[in-house]
Amino acid sequence: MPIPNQLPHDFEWGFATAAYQIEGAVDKDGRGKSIWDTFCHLEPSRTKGANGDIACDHYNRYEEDLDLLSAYGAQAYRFSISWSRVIPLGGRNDPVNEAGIAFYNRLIDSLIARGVTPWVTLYHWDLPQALHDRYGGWLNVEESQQDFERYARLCFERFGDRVKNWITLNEPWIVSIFGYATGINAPGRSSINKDASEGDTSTEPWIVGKSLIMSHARAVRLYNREFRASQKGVIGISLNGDYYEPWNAEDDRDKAAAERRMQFHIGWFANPILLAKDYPECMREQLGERLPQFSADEFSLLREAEVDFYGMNYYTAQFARHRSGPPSETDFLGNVDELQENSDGVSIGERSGVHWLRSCPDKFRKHLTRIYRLYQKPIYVTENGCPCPGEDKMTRDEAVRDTYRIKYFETHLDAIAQAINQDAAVVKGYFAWSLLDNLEWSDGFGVRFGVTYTDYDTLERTPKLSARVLKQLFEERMGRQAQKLCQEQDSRAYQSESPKPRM
Ligand code: PNW
Repeated sequence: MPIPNQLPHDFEWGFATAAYQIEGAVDKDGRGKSIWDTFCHLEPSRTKGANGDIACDHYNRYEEDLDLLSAYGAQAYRFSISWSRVIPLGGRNDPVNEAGIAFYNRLIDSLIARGVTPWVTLYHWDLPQALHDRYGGWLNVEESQQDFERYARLCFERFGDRVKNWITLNEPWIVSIFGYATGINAPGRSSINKDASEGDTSTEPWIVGKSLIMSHARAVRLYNREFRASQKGVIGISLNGDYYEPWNAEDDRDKAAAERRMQFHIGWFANPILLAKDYPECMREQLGERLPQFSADEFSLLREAEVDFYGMNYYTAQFARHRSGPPSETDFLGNVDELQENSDGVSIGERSGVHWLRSCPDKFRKHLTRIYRLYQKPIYVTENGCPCPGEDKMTRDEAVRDTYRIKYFETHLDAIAQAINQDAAVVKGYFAWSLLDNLEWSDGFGVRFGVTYTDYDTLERTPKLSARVLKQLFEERMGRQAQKLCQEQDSRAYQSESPKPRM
């Protein structure tokens, strides 16, 4: 009898981070500036006074952080490469910074020596500032994709002998919308945000979205053509997106609103990238000429850029309510209101330590099932996690007893098991966000997502209870029994696996 919350014996799990949120050392060893360096130093501050100049000082303390990974029993580690650390000016004819390459080589080698599988994100929001200055960065569809392809080539060439798991982009929706529609993330462009002096919310996010889609596709096509056969790795993309329920479950207009909202969130990128199809119809209908077209050549590039997996970043769910009037020119949600309570006043889930996130594991199961049904690719959950209520105000000793986070992890793992065992979704791995408390972008250092407490004065790290419990949860759910069974069936494959470090 399969245990209902059982996960597959070969399920892969670990923790995730991103370069600008943890590395610090922004001036060290020849690194160039990214748009986040610039954004975090604007006056008045748009990041609560915080910046990544030091962050967790991971650049200097990475060995200590990998010791944590080993202690936590992680099999895999997802991190991102800072583009401007390896190509300070970013462009295809700009010089490579060997000191930056050497840092990632040390990191990768140290992971492998510990038996931890590296998962590398090429782009986690930190565009080289020089490209933004040179031609508008992501606003320039033709230039940006060529520079991204060269950056991807450099990474495949230098790291691909040891890195077998690639993620091109992290959350292109957030890059486009937060960076160019609301302006709350770098480069902070917007025509609806009083802090922004430049930008056009009605057009720029849609142009940026196309740049990201084409850049992703060029990196994947390159991998498929020139590296896949020899390096034998896999490549995909991480898309964010909440699950939406209708605000009034009886109202067909709200049902349509929930579906439309998910198309604006995920279909925007998933249609071209996973289906090699045009943007969702509801987006064409609403955005008209403002949504760029794909040429026949671009469609053939998209078809050639087939990915191996769908990287899912999932945190929460919301209710969608239809709007009766026509959408405004600056709308990017699909003409819906987003709410955390439905028409009966029922909350979508339990509050966390950040306003936008309520814990909704039942919606996670629906989300996994829906995404698998629509896009038919194995899913890796590349981010999932939360801050505990009140955690921003806690002392270290209070913060390490993170029972809310433990429950969040436990219930979300249950949801994955249900999606696999009961809904036949294919989910192959899980990365908790995050290994460490770190720079939470425009929210600064107050919002803590880590399974490790970071003291930002001393930079001392202290494991929270959730780090230990997560390991136990995976041990139970990937069960010794299941492992034994598999061993009997396929002893050769098991013997070739290196032993995992244990806490
Ligand atoms: C993700 N939202 O961003 C990012 O990939 C991480 O770098 C980040 O630290 C993590 O989630 C936690 O926030 C998001 O408002 C930021 O819905 C905001 C939202 C979603 C994802």
